Amino acid sequence: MRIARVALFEVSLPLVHSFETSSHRKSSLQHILVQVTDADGRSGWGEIASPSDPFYTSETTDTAWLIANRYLVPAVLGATWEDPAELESTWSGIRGHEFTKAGFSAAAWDIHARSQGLSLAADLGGTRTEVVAGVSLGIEPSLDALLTQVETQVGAGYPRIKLKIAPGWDVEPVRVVRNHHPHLDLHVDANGAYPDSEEAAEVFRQLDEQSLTMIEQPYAPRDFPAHARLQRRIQTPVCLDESVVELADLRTMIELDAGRVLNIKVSRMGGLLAARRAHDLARDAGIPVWCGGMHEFGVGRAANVAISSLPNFTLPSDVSGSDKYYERDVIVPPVVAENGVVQVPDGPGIGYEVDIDWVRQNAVRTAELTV
Ligand code: OSB
Ligand code: MG
Repeated sequence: MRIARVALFEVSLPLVHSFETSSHRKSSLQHILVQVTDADGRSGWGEIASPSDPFYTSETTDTAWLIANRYLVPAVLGATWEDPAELESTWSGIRGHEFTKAGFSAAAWDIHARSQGLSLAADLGGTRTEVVAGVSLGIEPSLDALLTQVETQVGAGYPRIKLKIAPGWDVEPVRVVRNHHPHLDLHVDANGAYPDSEEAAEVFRQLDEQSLTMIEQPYAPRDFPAHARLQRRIQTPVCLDESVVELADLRTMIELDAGRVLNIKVSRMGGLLAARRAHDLARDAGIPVWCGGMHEFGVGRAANVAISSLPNFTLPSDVSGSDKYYERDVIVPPVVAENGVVQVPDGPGIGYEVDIDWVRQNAVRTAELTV
């Protein structure tokens, strides 16, 4: 395999429903699509789903554009390789920039799977034919607005709801939703918004009484000891997201018992190979995993669906249907969740076709390089 052309498309799409986390609010997203093409004209697609601002992680769309053009494109253009791991090794010397690497990783895996006549899921070693999807709800302007969102998504058949929480928006909204839905698979995500204080510990003690499936990333990403102390005090599993960027972080989590569930994001971990390694290590340690999302467009979500087909993804993943995020997605057909279940495509590669006209129409910048 030899990559003869790389194209980058920064695409801007409006969200169907704007999304607020502990750090910011968004009504449209800009992600970079990566297209790699071999000498026979076969293409693979990946998505750099970095937020445009450095609040979830230090990367931004602009840093991704810079690192992609300056380092990743030259690394892959003209490279010859058989296994995606070989291509991934051409950029392994670059520290950080996981989202950027993840876009190129997914494109490499997609083109590899297509060249083998395999689905991406099969190429990764996935075993499930369908994956269960949950929905992640942002901070809403009022409790009523939140309840309406919960009703809509439960009504659409999603079996798991995650609520974003932040200081001042935590115990009360969770109680209200729990009272309306006593048996709902419910969890919360703080995106690291809480200080390691007694007041915060009291919030988590009260949330511990709400039969939550997990409490995701309560404290700052690097603070493994705070998560371990909390896990000793509460019954609810602590789930780590932002804390686990590389495999060594997962080893730290396991050794310190700093969490009992892992959110694997392909973007955060730097690609599909890293995500699969994290899956394997968590499985060996008895830690269930699920696939988190970054409001990916269809290209990135298709890769998330594929990785979610691996056996230790036993909890619902953030792979909701395209219609939950975008009026018109960049892939055809869109991702469809029926009663909260997404079929894992068995066609070649990611199993969806990229709507290149729609991509070009919504591109705010493009770069096309050939050898
Ligand atoms: O922490 O999971 C998160 C979106 C942006 C930044 C952080 C997170 C999220 C989500 C998105 O929860 C979930 C989805 O893609 O459906
Ligand atoms: Mg999270």
